[in-house]
Amino acid sequence: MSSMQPTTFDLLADHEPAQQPRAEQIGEQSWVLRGFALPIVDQVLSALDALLAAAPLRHMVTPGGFSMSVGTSSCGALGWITDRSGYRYSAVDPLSGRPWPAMPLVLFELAQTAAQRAGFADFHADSCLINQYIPGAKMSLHQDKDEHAYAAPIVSLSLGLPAMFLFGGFARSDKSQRIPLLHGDMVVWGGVDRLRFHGVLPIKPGRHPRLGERRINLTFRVAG
Ligand code: MD3
Ligand code: FE
Repeated sequence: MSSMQPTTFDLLADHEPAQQPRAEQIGEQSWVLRGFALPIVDQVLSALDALLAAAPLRHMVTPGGFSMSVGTSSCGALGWITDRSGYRYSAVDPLSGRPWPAMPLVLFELAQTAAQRAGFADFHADSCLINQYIPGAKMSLHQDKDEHAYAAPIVSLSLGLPAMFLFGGFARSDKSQRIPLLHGDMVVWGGVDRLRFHGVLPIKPGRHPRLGERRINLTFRVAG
């Protein structure tokens, strides 16, 4: 069996806390895992290429009629969509009329392992939202309220250009913490922190050696 490919778990298990800076706690039930995905980033990026070939990024329209600066796609049983009639999850990609591509095992296991590291056992994501930011793109402060399962955390993976993440409170006007998110960083938000306002400042111009002039953020959710 020596020729067997290492699994996601094998690769992440080699990345023990001794080599890895401790999880940084940013909220009562939220943690940043710096560089957590780096040991398997090649597999993640090839999975991502295949996903975006099957379900291309597109600029969705908000219920208010504005085109988002962020390009989005999804994989998994459910994908997050928005149009003039509202925000929701859909089993069908409105662009193709077909189901979203399946969630690659490497992504499912990566999200599960990150959630576990943050103390959330048995995280089974059924949705992964893919957000692409080119320099200048941003995400205004908002709450994620379209998932019904608030008990499950949300897990994110940042790739490419750095971003300044804004982590606010429970009212839009509460002061936000600013948290830099870099290539390979993962964040797990759970429990009470799930309903905190959050956003992303406009991405600064730059070029990432692997991803070029863009940032990609994957968010894993239990949406169904
Ligand atoms: C914190 N995405 O897709 S990371 C989103 O970087 C979103 O693309 C940002 O906000 C991005 O909704 C932020 C993920 C994130 C997702 C949900 C959260 C952070 C969260 C819910 C509660 C608190
Ligand atoms: Fe959000």
